[in-house]
Amino acid sequence: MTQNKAVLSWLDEQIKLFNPDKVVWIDGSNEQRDALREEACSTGEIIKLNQEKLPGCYLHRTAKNDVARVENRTFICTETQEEAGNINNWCDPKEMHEKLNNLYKDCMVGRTMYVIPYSMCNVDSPFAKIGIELTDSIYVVLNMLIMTRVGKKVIDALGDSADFVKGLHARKDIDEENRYIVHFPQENLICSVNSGYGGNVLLGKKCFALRIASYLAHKEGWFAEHMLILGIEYPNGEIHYICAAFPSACGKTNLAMLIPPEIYAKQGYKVWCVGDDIAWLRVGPDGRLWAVNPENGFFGVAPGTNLKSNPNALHTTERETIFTNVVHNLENNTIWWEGLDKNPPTNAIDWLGNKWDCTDGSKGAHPNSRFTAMAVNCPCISKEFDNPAGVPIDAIVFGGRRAKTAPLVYQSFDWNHGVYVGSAMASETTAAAAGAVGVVRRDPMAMLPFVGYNMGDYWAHWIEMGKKIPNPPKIFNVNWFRTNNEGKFVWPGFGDNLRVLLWILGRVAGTVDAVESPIGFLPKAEDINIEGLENDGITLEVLKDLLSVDKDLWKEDADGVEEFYNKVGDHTPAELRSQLAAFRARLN
Ligand code: GTP
Ligand code: SPV
Ligand code: MN
Repeated sequence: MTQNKAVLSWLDEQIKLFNPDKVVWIDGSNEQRDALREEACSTGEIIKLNQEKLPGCYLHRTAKNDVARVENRTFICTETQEEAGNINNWCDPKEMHEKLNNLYKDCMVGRTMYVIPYSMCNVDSPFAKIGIELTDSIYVVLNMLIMTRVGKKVIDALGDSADFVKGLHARKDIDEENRYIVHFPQENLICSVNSGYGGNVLLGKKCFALRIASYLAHKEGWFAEHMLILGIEYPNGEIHYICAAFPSACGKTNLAMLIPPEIYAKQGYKVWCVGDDIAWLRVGPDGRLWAVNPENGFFGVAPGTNLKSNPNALHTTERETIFTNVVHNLENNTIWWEGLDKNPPTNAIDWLGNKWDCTDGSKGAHPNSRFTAMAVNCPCISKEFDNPAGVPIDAIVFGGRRAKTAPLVYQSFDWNHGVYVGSAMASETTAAAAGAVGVVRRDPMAMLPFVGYNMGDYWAHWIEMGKKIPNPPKIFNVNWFRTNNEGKFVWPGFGDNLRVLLWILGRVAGTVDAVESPIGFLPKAEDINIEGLENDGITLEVLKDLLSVDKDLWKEDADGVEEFYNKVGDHTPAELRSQLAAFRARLN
């Protein structure tokens, strides 16, 4: 497939280490994909679903100890610990290489090793970066064919260059005790072993497009962020683009594909999805920040996705989709998950592979069950999705799951204050990562588990970039997750979040006023349109409450921020320390 010496000599080395029976290059053709699907069906690795109802769709179940990212087994192995910082797990690269080499030794005996050349972004884009993943999992190959651009055209684009990210993945024994997700940013290398779950093994995604890419972005003067990208089309045809960073399972896919509420739809408002998880951003020739989605598909949370919450996502999954850890409906060989509809199948297999009794209170789908679907099959995919230049960004929105504290929306005073707001983000943990769910933790820029270097340097990079963007986007914060005394979400969310996004764009355009508060600019309640929300319990009073700022809660929050800054240590930029001090002064 290639004469590239750097690629071939690296491959030779890995083949000696892994000792596979067979080596297969993935060329990106449908013929090869179809043959691999057949093979994976024959071994039970995937199950072919009803091809009339769900053409090209398959079901996969992971091991039950392997259902989410494992942050405590994820490492950044830079030369010095200081480069990785106090937030990342670090290990001396030599020591880690030795450990991994022992685990990898002969791990593919009796197996086939697949070589996946892939590009993050359209290969023709100046943003594009190439990776090669070696894996012994057909499931990984089939997912990578959806999530990235794969095959011959990538190898051609690489040519003789040695500039590619090396990825090693071996399923081995799916042994939790010896599971490692390791990044060597200075060697352009990612190593994954003993997992078969998405974010741990689809190495183009979090490992490359966030951890390695954020390291490169810091060196090269751009951003790699855990952000969706969407376009809002006004009735006059103008489209404005927004990036939003929310932690895992906090609503990026849903916001990126939102359906405008009736009152907006009938006026001609439309929303277009450019990306649902990752954005790479660069300063354009016009002095604005431009964003691309480096991915080619969506690895979305299944539970809660339904015709009302996210019809676009649901329609995207109607063809050429891999479902992971959802319910298998044996009645018609289709799938189901909690929150799809009110009719759980009675003849079904749960995500563990057992006969499922939907009346016994157990969950049929894992809370972090996912669909892998092609971006081009999304009904609201933006016509700019594949544009090598990306789209210009008007606003950056941060947000998380906060039962109290954060109001529905507010605007930062300026860029540096916006960086403070991002650095101060906190959110309740979700099922997207192994560990407790619902615990509030600091999650700066939704990047806590994804910054591939020192968190303090990452913040400093944000501050520095502010000086290099002549026309920077405005920075906002949102919270769709405030709860009432019964623990119910107050704001209806989903499509109705457009009402908040339109306030944000109004601020950018300078057409709407705001009220200054200690935390930033708040909307006047009258300026967020709540027409049609009577049945959702949203009155002007309730909205005012959603926009309220409780100074005592924010004082506590400031303490939490300081504690986190101290944990990050002396790389925390002075600008952020002074932002925090100024915030405290405003609260008093
Ligand atoms: P990752 O793929 O893990 O990065 O997650 P994500 O940020 O794309 O989250 P996603 O859109 O998949 O949403 C995760 C969960 O949040 C789902 O269960 C949704 O139903 C729920 N959710 C999304 N948007 C809203 C909202 O506006 N309000 C409420 N209450 N829930 C929401
Ligand atoms: C996330 O956890 O933020 C995801 C899913 O988008 S994973 O690919 O597993 O990281
Ligand atoms: Mn994500």
